[in-house]
Amino acid sequence: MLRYVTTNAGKVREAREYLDGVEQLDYDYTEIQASELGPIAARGAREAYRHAGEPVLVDDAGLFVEGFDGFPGPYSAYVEDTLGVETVQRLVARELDEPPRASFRCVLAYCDGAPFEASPDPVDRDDRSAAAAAGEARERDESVGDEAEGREALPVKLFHGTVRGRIVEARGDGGFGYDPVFEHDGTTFGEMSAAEKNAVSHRGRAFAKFAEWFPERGE
Ligand code: ITT
Repeated sequence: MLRYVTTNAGKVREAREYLDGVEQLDYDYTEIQASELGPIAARGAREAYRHAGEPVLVDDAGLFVEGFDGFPGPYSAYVEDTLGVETVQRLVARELDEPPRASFRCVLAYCDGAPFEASPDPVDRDDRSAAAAAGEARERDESVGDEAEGREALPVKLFHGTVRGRIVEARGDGGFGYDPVFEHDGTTFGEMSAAEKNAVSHRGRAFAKFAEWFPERGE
């Protein structure tokens, strides 16, 4: 059975529209340090698959503020926990032209231990070479990577979704995380229902691709 690996109940609410009855696996996989979400999600999917022994889907997401060179990006959870969403909004508003542009990005990483046929979606076969290609040092991961343990890296299939918008003063109490300060087409994600957000969001776009592909995997 497919397990959706996250500690975030807000993500689970949104995923249910695409994965009817999917089981959440509340597993806190190691989030490596990288400037892109893909290697983080791929590494997490390998670890979660080894932990669960069943097909897993890891969801790594973040808010990328254009005028801040993509900050907080992969560090969005840390920044939310330390500064808080409204401080981020005030900081952005003070430092950048109003209203500052930003995007939400989501990467879904699927791993079931088996290889994939060639397809347009990216497949991460070796997270260390992917990171090297992105020009990153990955020393921190070497002690826990597949290769370090003498195993072949498990293939991981990636599904990406992005939505552009602007950072605004908080409105609405729906959603989670940065939703109240992210405005898309005049409405913040905090003012949207889960279905309205899914129709335009980074996660909804990544899930739409995954939900189209996944049934073929079982055939
Ligand atoms: P898991 O890693 O266990 O899935 P998490 O909340 O830490 O839970 P991420 O690392 O992907 O998940 O999240 C990065 C941050 O971005 C975190 O602060 C989230 O609240 C925020 N975030 C992710 N998706 C979001 C969304 O759709 N709307 C608002 N904030 C979001």
